[in-house]
Amino acid sequence: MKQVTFIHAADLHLDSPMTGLKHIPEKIAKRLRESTFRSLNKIVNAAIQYNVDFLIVAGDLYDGEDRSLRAQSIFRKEMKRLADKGIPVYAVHGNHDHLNGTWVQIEMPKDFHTFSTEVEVKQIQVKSGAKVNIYGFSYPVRHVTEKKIDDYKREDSADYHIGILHGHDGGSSEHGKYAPFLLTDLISKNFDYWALGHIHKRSILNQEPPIIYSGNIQGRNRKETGEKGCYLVTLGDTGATYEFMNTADIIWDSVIIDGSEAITVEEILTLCYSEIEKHRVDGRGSIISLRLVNIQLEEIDIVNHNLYSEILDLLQEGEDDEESFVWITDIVIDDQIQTSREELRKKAGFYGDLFQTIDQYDEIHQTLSPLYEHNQARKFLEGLSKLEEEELLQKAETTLLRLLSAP
Ligand SMILES: [Mn+2]
Repeated sequence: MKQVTFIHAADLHLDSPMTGLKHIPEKIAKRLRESTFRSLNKIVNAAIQYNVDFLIVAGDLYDGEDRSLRAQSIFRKEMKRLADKGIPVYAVHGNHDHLNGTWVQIEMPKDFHTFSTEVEVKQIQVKSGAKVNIYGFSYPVRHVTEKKIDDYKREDSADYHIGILHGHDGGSSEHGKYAPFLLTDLISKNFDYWALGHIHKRSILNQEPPIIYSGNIQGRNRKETGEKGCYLVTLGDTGATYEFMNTADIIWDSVIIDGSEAITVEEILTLCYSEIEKHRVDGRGSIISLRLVNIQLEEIDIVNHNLYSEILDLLQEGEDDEESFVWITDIVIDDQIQTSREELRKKAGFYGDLFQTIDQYDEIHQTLSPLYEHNQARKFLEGLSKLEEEELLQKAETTLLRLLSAP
């Protein structure tokens, strides 16, 4: 009877710089830079459309502790749209936008509530007449090592109890800095819903009561794949219902194409194009890393004609002009040569030595130093991540094997 409806979002990371993508057309780069704002805009649209009782934001509203003025003013504009419809907002600050940063403070609409650095409870009476207690705290500094969960105490003055917690599930040392908790801690509080933030991959830790990481609202790099958004939640006499809504403006993904049926370059292209169309969604952009496996082409074609970089050029052509673009960032080839190290080892002892050298190679920095220490080049180069180093070695192996097998 007395129900309450709200949206749970977290990890907005507004104005995230979206670095790490090279050679991307300006139009798509610009769209990426705007994507966190567009996702927030859709969340606010949904809150208004469903006429929810309030919006919860479980931390990391801003990407940086300096909270750019632009991020703040766009955020305020969105919060104002909610205030105009009489929809309040309950937010905590997380490790990214902790309260020890320095920023120019701009005033938020009056129905925008943030939690202080100690766990506190705020009560709201919603349209149905239900009273809801909302509990939470904001990060005073970047790292919160205490188990803040011990400070959440249910106050029996309301019909529903909702906990907001920006923190890490489990006690692993790496994440011990982020208000660690155990699932059993949360369940024992006897709340009706836990709105979690901090982990960017959305996951439902518990069904009844729902304990949910809504994940971030927009993927920021190729590791943050798939749909991103928020949860629309209703609590009622018969329990809770919740539904995920995608609001991300750009989806990151990686796709594997099996080329074993393709004999010609034409056929490979056809496969790629049909995969691209499968990923095209109206009004949304996609950034995809393509992996081709079981390619049967003659190796000579590939080595001599720089084939895959030409294919990539073709696949990218015109995409930056599309509203619903599918941008292929790179093509990785897993051809037969690469997948059969064992076969090659049997063929000649030399291959065994080669693979061992590659596997144990630890001079990558030394090898790249003429480039990275170059007077001019170093100004423009960022260091390589571990993943990029591994990819570089993998590509080197593929190239070597191709050249060795060329007639
Ligand atoms: Mn975050």
